[in-house]
Amino acid sequence: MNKVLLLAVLAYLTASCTEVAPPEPFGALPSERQLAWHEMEYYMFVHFTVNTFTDKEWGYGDEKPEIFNPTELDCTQWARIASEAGMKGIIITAKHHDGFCLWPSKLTEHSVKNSPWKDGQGDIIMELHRACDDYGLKMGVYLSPWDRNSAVYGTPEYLTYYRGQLTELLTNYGDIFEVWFDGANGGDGYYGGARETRRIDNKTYYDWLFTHVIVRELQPDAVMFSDAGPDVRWVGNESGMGSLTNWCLLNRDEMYPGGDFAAILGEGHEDGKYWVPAEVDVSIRPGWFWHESQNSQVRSPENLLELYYSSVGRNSNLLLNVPPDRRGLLHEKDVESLIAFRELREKEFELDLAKGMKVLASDSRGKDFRPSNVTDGNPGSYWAAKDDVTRAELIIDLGSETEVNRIILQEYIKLGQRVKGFKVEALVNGIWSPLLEGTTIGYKVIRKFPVTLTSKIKVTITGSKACPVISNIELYRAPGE
Ligand code: FUL
Repeated sequence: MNKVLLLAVLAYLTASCTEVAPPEPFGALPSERQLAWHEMEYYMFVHFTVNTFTDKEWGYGDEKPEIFNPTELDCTQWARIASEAGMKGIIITAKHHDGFCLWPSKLTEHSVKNSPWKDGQGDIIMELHRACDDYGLKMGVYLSPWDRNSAVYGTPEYLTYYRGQLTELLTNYGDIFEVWFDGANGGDGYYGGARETRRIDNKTYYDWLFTHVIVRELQPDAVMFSDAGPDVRWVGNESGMGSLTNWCLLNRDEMYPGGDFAAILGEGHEDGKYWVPAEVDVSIRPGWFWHESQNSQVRSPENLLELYYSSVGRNSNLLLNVPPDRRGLLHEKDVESLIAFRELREKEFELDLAKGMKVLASDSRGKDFRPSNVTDGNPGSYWAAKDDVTRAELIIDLGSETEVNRIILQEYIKLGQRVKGFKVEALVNGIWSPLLEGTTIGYKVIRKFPVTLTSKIKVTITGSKACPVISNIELYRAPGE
């Protein structure tokens, strides 16, 4: 071998053996519990209490426990349907604003223990936890901070009561994946017979930081939801709309549940100090609780699919409320829609046309971060550009002319949310034609575009806070059009 060739071979071997460092993490990062939460994507909300029997949305707090009498309550039906619908968990209203507890709390008489259901021996939280375990679902609890039944609501004593209830729920029933702190408060209520209006200061009364410590101690893997996190934030509306620009970041220090932050919560803060991603909570019916009169207003499977695009498709999780009826069962209409929605969703994303396809990048960091990592189906691998690069192109070669109309993009969020802008183009008749533009990506973005016959798709990251780090790109031809 001549000397020049030898040197060239040595140089090549040295370069290919040199480990290239991964990008440094950028900005606020998700915790392990938040990463696990992101992967859940879609789960069920269950609103159930005395309201189901009084036909109300907000109970006043003076409802008699005797009215709570579901005739065929079956938590395994809820869990079975959630699982068949493709959901990953169930969050239940253990106590709504009316104060009635679905478990036999030792701290109040206002609960299932004084209801005729199972002669007062029942415990819905326990039954649901068992059912969730049986179906491989995670379980979460909603515990309304506002309590229109409690005589001590509005005094410091109530906080001891509230935290005591939380402690029961987080100690006696196994793992809880999410604790839901509602910000709503209407003021008036029964309050142990006082029947008056009690105003509290949302910012100071609940002393949230103290309550957070209890949750962290008892359920270290649980995320806490509220208008202000700390782990997951409300999206700012109840109509199912995630924001197109959606930062998982939030400057939450000055925020609190029940504050006037709806305008901020959709987009989050681009410069946010904390990782606090958005959850879209929305009901399958007009109300949160079951009402006979709304049996004809259950969302259609097509409507649910649109909700999926406007929530999971916009870097948010979807918490879909499906309220049990007076039997204690999910109603046939709701079940039918949920299952048909699952089928629609599966058809929509049946075959990933990008999977395993070649990818060419305008820039690449090195062998562990190669462009084809975005089509390898492995969420743990990613393509990354060099440190100083904030604009880059990825071209996916589909191998032959193929019809496409949907794209999924994911950042490798363990290293932070970076992308500020992107666009997607298709090679049509030798010319790059625009399909769509976007701003943030985050955990996941799913976008539609008109059916396009093409052999190559180009994704351009048009702006990024630091070098882009993309873990996944998928392409589909959804039915229709
Ligand atoms: C709101 C409550 O007032 C509704 O009743 C419902 O529970 C919804 C999820 O949150 O703030």
